[in-house]
Amino acid sequence: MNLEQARRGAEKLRKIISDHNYQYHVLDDPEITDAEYDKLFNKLIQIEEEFPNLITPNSPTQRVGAKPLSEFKEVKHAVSMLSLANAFDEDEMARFYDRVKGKLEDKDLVFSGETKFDGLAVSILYKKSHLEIASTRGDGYIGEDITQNIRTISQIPLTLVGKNIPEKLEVRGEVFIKRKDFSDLNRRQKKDNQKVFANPRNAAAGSLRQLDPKITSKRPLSFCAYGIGDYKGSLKLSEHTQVLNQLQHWGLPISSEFQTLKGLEMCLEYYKEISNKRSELTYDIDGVVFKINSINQQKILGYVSRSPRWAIAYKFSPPEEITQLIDIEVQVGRTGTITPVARLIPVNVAGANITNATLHNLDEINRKDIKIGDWVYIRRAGDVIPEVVRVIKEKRENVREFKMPLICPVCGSDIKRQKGKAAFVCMGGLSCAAQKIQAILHFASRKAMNIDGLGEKIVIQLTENKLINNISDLFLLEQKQLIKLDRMGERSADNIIQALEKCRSTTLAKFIYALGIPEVGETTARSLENHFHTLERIQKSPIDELESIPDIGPIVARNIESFFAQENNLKIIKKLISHGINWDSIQISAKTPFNGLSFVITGSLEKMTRENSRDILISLGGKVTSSVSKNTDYLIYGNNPGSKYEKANELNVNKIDERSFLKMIRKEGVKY
Ligand code: 9MJ
Repeated sequence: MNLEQARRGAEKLRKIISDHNYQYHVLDDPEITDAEYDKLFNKLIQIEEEFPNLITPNSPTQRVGAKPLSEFKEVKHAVSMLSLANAFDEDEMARFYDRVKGKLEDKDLVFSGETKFDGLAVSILYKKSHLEIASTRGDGYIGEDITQNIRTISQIPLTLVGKNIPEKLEVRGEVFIKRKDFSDLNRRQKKDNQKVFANPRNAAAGSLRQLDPKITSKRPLSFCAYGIGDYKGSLKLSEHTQVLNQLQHWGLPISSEFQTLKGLEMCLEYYKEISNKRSELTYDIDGVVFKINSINQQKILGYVSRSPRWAIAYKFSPPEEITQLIDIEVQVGRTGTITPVARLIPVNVAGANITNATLHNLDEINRKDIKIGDWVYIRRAGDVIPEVVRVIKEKRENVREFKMPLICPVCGSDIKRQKGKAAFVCMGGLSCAAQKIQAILHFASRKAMNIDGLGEKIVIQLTENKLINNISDLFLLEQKQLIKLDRMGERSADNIIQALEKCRSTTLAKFIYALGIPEVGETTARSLENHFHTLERIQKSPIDELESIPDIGPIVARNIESFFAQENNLKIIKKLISHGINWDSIQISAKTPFNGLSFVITGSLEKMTRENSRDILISLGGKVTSSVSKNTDYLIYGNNPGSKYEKANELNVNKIDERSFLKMIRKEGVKY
């Protein structure tokens, strides 16, 4: 065989193999036997061995990368990977339905119904039909680059097939492990003296987090596509069910259970049908997902906080098991909140061995009438902390009452109940070792500064040995101090020092979240960044400006104000910045052309959500109102603008389309 013959032969074989993959994985209808498939595959390997120059990165023989990675790189999602809001019963479903109906003024809403895979959400970017980057969901905005691992999943095409594929296409879907594959995997793990996984979800997560793709390639991972993220090029699809069918035509596996459903009744029927079928499915699901089918209506509904308003996950009731509650102890949280925790006789719930469950607070213990020694039902839903559902009163014998301690078991300070609140709080503040440790752990956590390797055991030792007293001291640590800690090798110590080095470059939102201001979560931190852009402006903000930000109420505004009023907090922030913590700041000049102007936004925007555009306008000094009046300076309009557009015409209000609006804000330094 000469080079030209080999090139043609390899190309032909790749096309044949790709077609058989599609028949097998997507259509579930193989046309050849496994042995025949292996024969074709081996023929291709043979050609590529003889002519290594002919190997292409997307050849089916190249699924497993050559080298293990040293770490996962970060990937910023061009379109956020949001989570779904949940419903747990028919009332919650009906409320969701009414909410959507109220916003759309449509009689019979049409939804797509899908099974909800219990796996891990991933985003796969195809450029010019070739798989380029795959990433985890991460915090929804930034994920980890797991391209090498995703390439090993034979169900996922390395090259898309078919027509009209956009130049850039981000496929969203779930990686999971089928039940039978899971039990086979665990049998193999046991035989090889390797870790046995608690459930298919954990096994899938562990497999995707491998730095060595050779290990991932031996794990039986499956994939199901359920949507599209970012894209460039034309995509003439007006319904979600069309999106699913199109993805299938391009070679991606989709759920065989999806249906188009009209009205609430049909959705509830679908839920029942899938519940009855659940045990027959080959994979675990934890509910069903309903999505408004019209893409236009999805755009009108937009997003709230971290989830789309146009979709909901109707979850199945999580499994419950019975065990005995043998004691109740209290834990001190980051802000001093005392949480009673039930110690249990170990019990297996949905694959995990449970020894503790949260009891939330004293009111909850009284409401559920829980006593020490009771037999109780324990529930565990997904990654949520296990909880006590109810007591079995008939089995009650020799029980005793739980009493909230008056003194903190860690620091000996008084425990007091906050006015009008359920929570009891240790008054020790950061002089309480437990609060200090939790504050440091929160600062180091993945969604905050992401200091890999700095776990609870290490932080306890660091504080007990007085090597650190607060978060800023972390940046003074040296390798030789870390090495002296229990069970700390040279390599782990190096890794922590490296992680501390790496975390210094962060974002303003992550830094604010990491500070641990009471009730300031990730979303609020992001709203603060979007509104103020600089730490200085947040610190100096008057309380009424804080309260004007969506999602921030009077209590959170007061928490923010009083956090920045404390000298000690300002000192720690100064020290952190002097240790090199930094973020990109958006430079907005104090005077922008938007200052003092009044805007109304209408219609569905394509590139941004209404919430985003509203935040940006406010941050540039503008005001946003909901109706057009003679005081409106500009109407920003998207597709299908409706009556506000007509009113703006009547009143001679200036109108700006989305493209011009984007141009204007970019001129002011907004990155969008
Ligand atoms: C799962 N887990 O099966 C979505 N999902 O859509 C389905 N998740 C989703 N859809 C938007 N079927 C965000 C998440």
